[in-house]
Amino acid sequence: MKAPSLAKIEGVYSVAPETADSWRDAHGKAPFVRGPYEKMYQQKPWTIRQYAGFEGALETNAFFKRALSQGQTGLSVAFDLPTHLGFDSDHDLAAADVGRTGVAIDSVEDMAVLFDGIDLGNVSVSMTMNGAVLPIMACFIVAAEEQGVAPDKLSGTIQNDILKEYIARNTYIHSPDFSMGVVSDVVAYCSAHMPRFNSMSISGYHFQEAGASPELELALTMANARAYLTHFQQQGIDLEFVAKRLSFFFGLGMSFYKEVAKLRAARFLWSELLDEFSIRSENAKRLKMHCQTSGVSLTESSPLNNIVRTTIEAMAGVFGGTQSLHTNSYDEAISLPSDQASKVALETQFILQHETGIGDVVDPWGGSYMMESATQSMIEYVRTMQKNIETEGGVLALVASGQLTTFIHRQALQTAMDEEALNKKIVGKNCYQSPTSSPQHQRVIASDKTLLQQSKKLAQLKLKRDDGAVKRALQALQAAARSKQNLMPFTIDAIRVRATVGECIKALTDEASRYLKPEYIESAPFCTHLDADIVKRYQTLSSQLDRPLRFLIAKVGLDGHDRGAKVIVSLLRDLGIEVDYLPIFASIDDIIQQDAMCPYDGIGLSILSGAHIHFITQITQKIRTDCPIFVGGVIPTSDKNTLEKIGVEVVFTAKHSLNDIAISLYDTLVVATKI
Ligand code: 3CP
Repeated sequence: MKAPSLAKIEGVYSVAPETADSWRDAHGKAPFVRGPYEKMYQQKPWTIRQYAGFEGALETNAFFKRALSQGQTGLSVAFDLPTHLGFDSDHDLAAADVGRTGVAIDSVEDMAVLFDGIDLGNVSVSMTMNGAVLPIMACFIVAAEEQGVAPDKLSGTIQNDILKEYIARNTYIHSPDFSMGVVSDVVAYCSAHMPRFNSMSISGYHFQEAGASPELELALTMANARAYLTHFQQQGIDLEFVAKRLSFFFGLGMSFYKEVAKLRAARFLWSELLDEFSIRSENAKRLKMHCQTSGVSLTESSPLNNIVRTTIEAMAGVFGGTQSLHTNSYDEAISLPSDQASKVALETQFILQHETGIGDVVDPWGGSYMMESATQSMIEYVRTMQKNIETEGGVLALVASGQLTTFIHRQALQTAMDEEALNKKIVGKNCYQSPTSSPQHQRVIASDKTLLQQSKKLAQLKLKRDDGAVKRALQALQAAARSKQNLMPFTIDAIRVRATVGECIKALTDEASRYLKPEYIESAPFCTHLDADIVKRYQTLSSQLDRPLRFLIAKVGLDGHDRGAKVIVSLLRDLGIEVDYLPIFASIDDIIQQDAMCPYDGIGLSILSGAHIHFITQITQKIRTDCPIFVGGVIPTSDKNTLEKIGVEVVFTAKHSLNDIAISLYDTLVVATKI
């Protein structure tokens, strides 16, 4: 399948804007190009909703309370990877990742601590949860109930968008088929019992982070939205009612005009889509969105420059009319946000809201020929992509075959090549470089301590609870899955009697097993962008060995951010190296076994979760001593030396160009192969 191109002549969008007259339309009226509400921020400023979570519920609760007291207006929970994948903290596969990239939630007891002292009837809470959505929603509902807040009083959003997990984010558990049933169970339950709660946040953000352009991000998001509506209709769900509580989530990258146009076009397309489904409710047609500034646009070098990037991206969100916004912290290319960087990110939004007057004008770009034309270009791109997707069998077929993932991967490869060839300039990364100045304060996650605490709490929970009641509730949940009933009430029953998140997911995976999606990695002509000399040296080395070089690339642990790892696989293949790529969620033992079958010339591990020291310590203890180990990912400078002492040959981070990587690998391989 081919992507259409965004019609453009020398930087000026050339599509005659049908929407050009829309600037004369009243704001807050279908098709909502100019914004979902008449007075927009004049009536209510956007919600400042910073995504956060780390270590245990107690630590994250303290962070939330601080943020609210500083003026943040909504909460957004980041869960750790074991919780996303439905493993309790004391599960073998969870050990490295507990509390690292989010908060560890094993049971309703943790959820109660997370919101202790926070009135759930008053503060709206967004939860980024997809794979383990059933037990996490159940924990939230039961924790609120025990706080005295009934489900119908709860406001907030559950992400509950599984399609984008298969396409880009990788925290899915079951097969797409089973998971679509779970999505509709949550949607149906929320619409019946939680009228103030948004039952989905249909997400494009992760597509852009994985490599998609803003227009591809929008096209895939709208294609998924259509697939969900079709699915709900087939399930007999009343679309008129549920569509009001389907919200959206977009990324904000550095293509300023395109980002504003994307948000305007999104509202038009959603309104048009609901017309197609004969939905009459104006409120449902009003697309409401959360936006987050881009993580991949942040550079490791000169990190304070990231404040400028984030501000510009945030402004695109505000000009585009977002309802809720997260601004990234300047140190995120290096580590999880420090307190200092989180504070700057939060206060960036205060400055925008209180000092600039940026929200005083509704849709300030409306009527600009360029912006109306860019909006129209986006709309047409999405319509063409939708036709292409349908011709190829529809979203569900393309998700199952991995083709949509490949589509994004191709754009990621192109971006990597454009940056290498300086067609795309990134200040401090491929031009205007200066010596890296690390941020002064980096957040250190006490993962081992959190693991111990969580394990202790789980043991105590299991001592206190009524095991018989737990067993019966889990059996009922499993039976409901077998007979295809709505699983939400059964999960709530199980959580109420203190079944854990992991136990609920285990009951379901015994019925619908864990799933691993197919992976394809495209080739790309990287060598044309590298120094000719280095390409030649690889060829010579291979001829001297009289065999191709062999490499293993793997992601270890539960971290599914695979954009960088896949780019490296394509790069090495183009250099003539035979590369094996292990499916995500590999263990160190998987890697050792793979190497034992036919030893590699080098092994590269990609780790973005912060668990690098844990995994590298394990692999260097178990692997043969003459195997060079390379690491890539989000690695704080202070950990680089530690990794090299443990035995890593080279640590690669976002600041390395592909040419740097090719040269460093070559130098090590020459020594390792004893040529
Ligand atoms: C708002 N309201 C208004 C106006 N503005 N009424 C009149 N005029 C206005 N100008 C009303 C709304 O209709 C609504 O009322 C109420 O005020 C609240 O406003 P809202 O716009 O619904 O705002 P909010 O509650 O903040 O909800 C925003 C959306 C929600 C709808 C976008 O889905 C949301 O908060 N999403 C956040 C998702 C999120 O945080 N995701 C994090 C992803 P009613 O209640 O009566 O309707 S983080 C992922 C990071 C990457 C990763 O995955 O790893």
